[in-house]
Amino acid sequence: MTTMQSAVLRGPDPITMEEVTLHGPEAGEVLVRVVACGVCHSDLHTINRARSGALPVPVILGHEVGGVVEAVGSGVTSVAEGDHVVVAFRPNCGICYFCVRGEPHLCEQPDYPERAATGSNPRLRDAQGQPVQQGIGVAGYSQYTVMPERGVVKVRKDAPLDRVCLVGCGVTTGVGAATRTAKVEPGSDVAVIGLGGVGLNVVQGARLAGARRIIGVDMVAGKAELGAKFGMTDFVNASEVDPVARVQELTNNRLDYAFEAIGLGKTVEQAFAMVRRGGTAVVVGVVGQEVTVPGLAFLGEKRLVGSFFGSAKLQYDLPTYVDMYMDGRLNLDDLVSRKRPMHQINEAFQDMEAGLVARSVMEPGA
Ligand code: CND
Ligand code: ZN
Repeated sequence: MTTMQSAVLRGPDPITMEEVTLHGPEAGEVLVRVVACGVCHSDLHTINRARSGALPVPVILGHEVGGVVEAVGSGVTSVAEGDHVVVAFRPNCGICYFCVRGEPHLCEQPDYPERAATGSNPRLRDAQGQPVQQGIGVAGYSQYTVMPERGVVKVRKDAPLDRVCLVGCGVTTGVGAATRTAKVEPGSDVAVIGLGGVGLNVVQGARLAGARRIIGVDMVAGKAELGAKFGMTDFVNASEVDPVARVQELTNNRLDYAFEAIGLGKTVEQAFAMVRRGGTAVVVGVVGQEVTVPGLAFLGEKRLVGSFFGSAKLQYDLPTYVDMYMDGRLNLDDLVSRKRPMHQINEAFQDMEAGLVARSVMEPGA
């Protein structure tokens, strides 16, 4: 049992720091000391759902964790005390239908860590002994977290955890959407709608895949300079022009791939509209609403596909992305716009809503 300070959401009010106890690690589990945790828009979606009563509270969010193994439960073999790890918010079991098909990101294993909040011995309890939800399976806005062994991936010790924590979601989601889900081909033309922490990684995934033109679309003018650092070749400001018409004009209506990295029905429709006949629109954003597309477009063999967690093969991809960062082939430095101590979590979400940051990184030890 670990007693710690955590950022707890209880409803419509701002998140507050509270004393929380953490149970474990039990057999097959790993206790991780959180060194850094990135702030992803999926947390903001979850907060908005929890605030509207659609999700149970109290809950601790945060799912982009870099940390150090503090202790392991019996049977754990892939990591040991003192190892540096990136947490994967979606562990995979390795033996279900999807895992053995080679699609571990679609794993249907029942041991998803969120179950721990509802079990007879919840992993997290507040100072009154009441259960606290482990939001998005990690609860990283905290000093410690407990994950199943398959939800932690060992990374090299010389990699800075305040950067490589982002591999736990945004980097893997974005780069993998381009390279694994869409399999962008060399020489193709790509548009990315939404240049936040996820979209910027789609941009650099497209660059790694050898795309010719990489057009970024956002409503914040400052994203023009930022996107260029990740390989973006053109910028379209959607607050000034119609992004569909502008992207089609730039590509002579030959856009091969469009990625939606915001989470709005409207921008999914834009992504589908802007690709050429036979082109592919990839939905990376978490879209909580209906999407309407013209049915006749399917006769032009347009494709509309989803992408989850970059179609990642976690135990292979995460250390690979860390190596690529250390070799200067992935840009993580320009993703970290701001580091903050954990108690400033509400301010970090305000920065995200205002489009001021690529990523904020929270540090519980600061
Ligand atoms: P973040 O808020 O950092 O970025 C969103 C960007 O979109 C910002 O730069 C905004 O300015 C921009 N934007 C907003 N509205 C528009 C618009 N109408 N037109 C153009 N640009 C706009 O978000 P993030 O990068 O952290 O996350 C993006 C989405 O990805 C979000 O929905 C998140 O939940 C989702 C996601 C999906 C997955 C997955 O596995 N599929 C994993 N993690 C996050
Ligand atoms: Zn995320």
